[in-house]
Amino acid sequence: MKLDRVVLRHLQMEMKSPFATSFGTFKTKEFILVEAIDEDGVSGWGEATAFDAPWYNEETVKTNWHMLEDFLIPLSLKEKIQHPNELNERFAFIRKNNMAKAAIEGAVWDLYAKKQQQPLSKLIGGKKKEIEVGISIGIQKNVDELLSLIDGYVAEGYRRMKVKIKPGWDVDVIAAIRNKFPDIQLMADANSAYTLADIDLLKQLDPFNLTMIEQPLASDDIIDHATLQKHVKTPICLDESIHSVEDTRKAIQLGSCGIINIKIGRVGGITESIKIHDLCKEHGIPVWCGGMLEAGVGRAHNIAITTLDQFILPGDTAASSRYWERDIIDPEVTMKDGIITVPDAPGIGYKVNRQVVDQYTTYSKTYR
Ligand code: OSB
Ligand code: MG
Repeated sequence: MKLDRVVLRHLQMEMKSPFATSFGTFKTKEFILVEAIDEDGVSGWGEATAFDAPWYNEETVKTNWHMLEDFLIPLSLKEKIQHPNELNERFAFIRKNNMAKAAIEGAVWDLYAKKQQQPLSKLIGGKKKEIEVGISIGIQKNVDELLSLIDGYVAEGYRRMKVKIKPGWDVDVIAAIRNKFPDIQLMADANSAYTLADIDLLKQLDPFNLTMIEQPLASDDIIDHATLQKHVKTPICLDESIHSVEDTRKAIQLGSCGIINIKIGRVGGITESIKIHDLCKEHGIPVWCGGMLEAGVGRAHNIAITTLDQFILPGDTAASSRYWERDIIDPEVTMKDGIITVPDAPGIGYKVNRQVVDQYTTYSKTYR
């Protein structure tokens, strides 16, 4: 492949309902869509997962744009790309900025799969034709509202409920959910809202048979999580703390977690995600695919990666309609009985609807 040009588009999409975490509330999703076009005129699509503010990690929409414009796009245009894996090496001298790297790498993976006339899932070695999915539910005004939301999502068929927790919205909330739904697969995500001083509180979650507790401690920690895991029975899952296969190796060695959440953006792309997947498989660590409230392009990449066999637990990849009035792809992502059917068209398998993309685009720029 030789890229002819790369188009960056800045999109703004209103969420159907606000999504609240321990670090903030999302109402409008702002993000960059990357289109990589090769000499033959074939397009590949990638979606950057950074938010408008650096509260999940250090990246933002603006830092993504800067990294893409000033470093990653020039590096991608410069020389032929035989295989998308090469970008992982080509970008390696640039520290972090994983979401920016993943966005263009993802576009090149889609482009490559289209040129190979293969679905991206199959090309990366995924065998599943269907994936099991759960849903992530933000912090609500009160417990009754949360319970009625869960009721609805259970009825829709979602296989696992994940609820956000934070100090003051934790043990009692989980107890109320368990009381009303004794058998659902349930987990909690703290987004780093606790410290080791909260060991006794986190221990109180043990009786509720949670599949896991996600990222209870600091976003850059793997040491305290290892200490915590010795004190709590509930498996700890790391999200924010894992940026690479090296982090994964260290976390496994320390015993910092029993489960890992893989987000393609957070770890710098599909190539790195596969490395993490393979290492976890070797060590018997289950993985699942996290979400960043993605629009259709990012969602399609998540579906493809989830077809790898160590993605044992249902992920956060819910249907388009859970987030958007109108997603940017055709068909939109749909879920039935907790299952998303993996598309078998080449590349990401969904068609980007340019008309809809244009409606959400606030500005764009082409690089040659
Ligand atoms: O920690 O997984 C997270 C949303 C925004 C930022 C961080 C997280 C989340 C979610 C939602 O849990 C996942 C999704 O539905 O895309
Ligand atoms: Mg999380």
